[in-house]
Amino acid sequence: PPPTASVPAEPYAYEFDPATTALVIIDMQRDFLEPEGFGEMLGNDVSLLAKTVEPLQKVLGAARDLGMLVIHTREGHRPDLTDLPPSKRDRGKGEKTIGSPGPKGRILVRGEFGHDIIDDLAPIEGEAVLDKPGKGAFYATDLELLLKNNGITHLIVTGVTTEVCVHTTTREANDRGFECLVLSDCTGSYFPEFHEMALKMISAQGGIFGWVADSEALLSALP
Ligand code: C5J
Repeated sequence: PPPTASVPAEPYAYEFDPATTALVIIDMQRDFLEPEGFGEMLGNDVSLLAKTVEPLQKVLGAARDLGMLVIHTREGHRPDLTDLPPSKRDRGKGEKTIGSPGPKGRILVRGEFGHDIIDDLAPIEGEAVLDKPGKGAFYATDLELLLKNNGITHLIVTGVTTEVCVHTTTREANDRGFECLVLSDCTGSYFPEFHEMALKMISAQGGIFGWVADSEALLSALP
């Protein structure tokens, strides 16, 4: 039988085999997490996201030790912005928007410093980095192909922000038949109340989108 781990979780234990499970780290980019990035420009308190970094580093280390598939995503657009819907560009009527120059380069544009992943969680050789134009990691990307080709059936979902890109991706994954565990302390939001409710929405109704546990529960359950 495959080596399975059983994680105490909501709404009940999450069982998985590391060989068929991917760790998905969503949008841990400088633009969302660091002072002077896009997130802060929009008026958000980025320190609310910073607390996810330490637990996520531990989970990433464990996944690497187990040889699990690790996928990092980045939200952003081509330098010519041809993949940026005008609705996304203009929503919020901000002075600065996606593609505008900022202190970390052009906001959420691929190849720019602010668009890249924070140093503390930098991808290493062999880990997939998936650029996505939308909130969900399946939309207009090859994520599903990559997971299928690697025999992945289960996802451990982490990153930011809980109610936006983490939620959209988890919903998309659930509809495609993937069994998702969302880690409560490895996900974060600029709005603590949205974080709490977003997690409840995942595990409610018998796990309508998946499971929720903290990183400690996961790490203690690993083979
Ligand atoms: C947002 C994201 N919040 N990565 N992006 O705009 O959740």
